[in-house]
Amino acid sequence: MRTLSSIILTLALGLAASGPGSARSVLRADPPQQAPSTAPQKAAASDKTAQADTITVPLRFDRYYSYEQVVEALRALNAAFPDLTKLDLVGRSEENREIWAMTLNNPKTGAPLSKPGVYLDGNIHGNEIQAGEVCLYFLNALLTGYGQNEKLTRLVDRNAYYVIPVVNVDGRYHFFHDANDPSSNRSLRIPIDDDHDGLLDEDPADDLDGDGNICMMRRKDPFGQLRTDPEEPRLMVRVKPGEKGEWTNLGEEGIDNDNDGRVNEDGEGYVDGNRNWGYNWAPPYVQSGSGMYPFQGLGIRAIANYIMDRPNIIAVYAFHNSGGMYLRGPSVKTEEPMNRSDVAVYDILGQNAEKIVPGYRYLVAWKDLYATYGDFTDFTYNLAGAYSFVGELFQSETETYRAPGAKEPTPSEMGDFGGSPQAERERLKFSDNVTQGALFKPWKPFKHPQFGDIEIGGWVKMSSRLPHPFMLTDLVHRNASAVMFAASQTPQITMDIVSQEKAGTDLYKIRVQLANGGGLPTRTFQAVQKKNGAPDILKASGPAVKVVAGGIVTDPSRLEVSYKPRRPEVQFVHVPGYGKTEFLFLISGKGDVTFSFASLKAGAVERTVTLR
Ligand SMILES: [Ca+2]
Ligand SMILES: [Ca+2]
Ligand SMILES: [Ca+2]
Ligand SMILES: [Ca+2]
Ligand SMILES: [Zn+2]
Repeated sequence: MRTLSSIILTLALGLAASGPGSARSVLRADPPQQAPSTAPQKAAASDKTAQADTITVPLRFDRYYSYEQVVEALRALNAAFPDLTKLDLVGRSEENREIWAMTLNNPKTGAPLSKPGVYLDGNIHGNEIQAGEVCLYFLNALLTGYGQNEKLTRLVDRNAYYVIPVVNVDGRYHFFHDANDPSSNRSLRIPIDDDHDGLLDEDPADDLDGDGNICMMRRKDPFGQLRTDPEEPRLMVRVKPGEKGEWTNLGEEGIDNDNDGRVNEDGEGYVDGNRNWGYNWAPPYVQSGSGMYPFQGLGIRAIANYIMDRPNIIAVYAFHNSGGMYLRGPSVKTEEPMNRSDVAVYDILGQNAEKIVPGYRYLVAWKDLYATYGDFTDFTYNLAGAYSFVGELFQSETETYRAPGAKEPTPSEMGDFGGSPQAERERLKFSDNVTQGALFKPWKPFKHPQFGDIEIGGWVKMSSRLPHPFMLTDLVHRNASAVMFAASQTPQITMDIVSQEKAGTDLYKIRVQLANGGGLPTRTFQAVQKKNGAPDILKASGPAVKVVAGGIVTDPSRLEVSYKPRRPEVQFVHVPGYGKTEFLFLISGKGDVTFSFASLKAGAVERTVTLR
């Protein structure tokens, strides 16, 4: 919250001019945003765009949906496909906004918990909005394709899908409604005193020119470290030794709200929703943004419960933006490397994602990127037993304006922000000629209360980490397809009675085989190794039978069996991807015997044979 004096100062300076984008300072001074009610029209009441167009199915993906519009879009899908979808209120955020999940399941092929579960979410970082569109696109594609496209129909029929398009609902709300830069509003709305002055969030960036963007400030300065780029007057380049300076970069747009001599030193949060999970969590003095304790975020805690209540979830995709990557754990360097058999499974999914989304790389989080504690996908892999990926959407280097045959900038020249001068010039020409100038604000003079005559300009909020809407359809389609590939690999167990022979008076030898038609095992290899979660079982039973012996067939050609010494009627099972597992039972008695396979993540299958 801002202090009263800083609000008055802001108003007195005339900085909170009217206009849609001037709201940052003023909005922050308001009492906490009233929670949207369950009525969608009421939730959308504060959003003019939502009122202007009604959301219809099939959803459009040449646009971005505000938080309110995401809720509307989910309701529209639910209304259009009431038999295949269900909306669940997962929980509420710090500002009391609703976090919605959609379950997509065909009840004709079974209840959700009887099938493998595929979970996807997005926008745990409030600014990373296209992650929400990937989730909506995934739902829209499966639902509108059901009964139309054979593959989509099969995907709907074989799994249950749990989709939370927006995790950080407050962040998405504020990203649309307040002035922002492309990276702000990541945080959960938990105030943190970043500069340790006893005041919380008292000096955020300020939208001085009221255009809805937090851009950059610069001041003429002959001793500055920057000068105008000789090739592109809107950009600046570093001065070389001996060269005369021209500009000083004053940082992000804003004033010193609390008069402590520093500008914009304590903005909203910072608590990072993706550092607040309970697995391998570390306190803020180890890693900033982790929150005071694990699961401090109300939405984070609610989603943890939501996931643990659905033990059928075997694949998890969490979407972020910037970089073009599919990341698997571990997120921190662990003493033990990841289980090798699980790595092989991850490799199948990751390497296919690389082919489905050109330019994206399949990487290991801590090793290839950086270490994070309290990471979501570490939680879902290690505690929920699900193969888990972070999908980092969008590569700003796809914003090209390049002559045929011209040299491409090298990866090191193409930073997300402040790449090489050449890459920046190219992105600016892309903005000029492919988006009609939408991505960059030309520098304009401004009278700053502390800095005097300055200029404000630079990349706008809806740039740098977000594709222009004309490129959004390609992004959401390809990345949703990467999830669909994983969804087509969930375990699919079939049971065969390989043979039944009489082995004596009222004694029968029965071989039962379980085959997995999917690329994912029935549980992660790590869950089996660590005994995390209930094991898959195969049970033999019947009203007039006794299981005398039973065990797993270790060598089918020589019929070698590893007999289970106690309770032979219940066998522990793990069927690898595209693998087979065989069991042998010695059963005495007469009549019917039923073999039932039950797995948390791979459903249940049953076969009955009559002893003869
Ligand atoms: Ca402070
Ligand atoms: Ca803060
Ligand atoms: Ca300050
Ligand atoms: Ca400020
Ligand atoms: Zn992120």
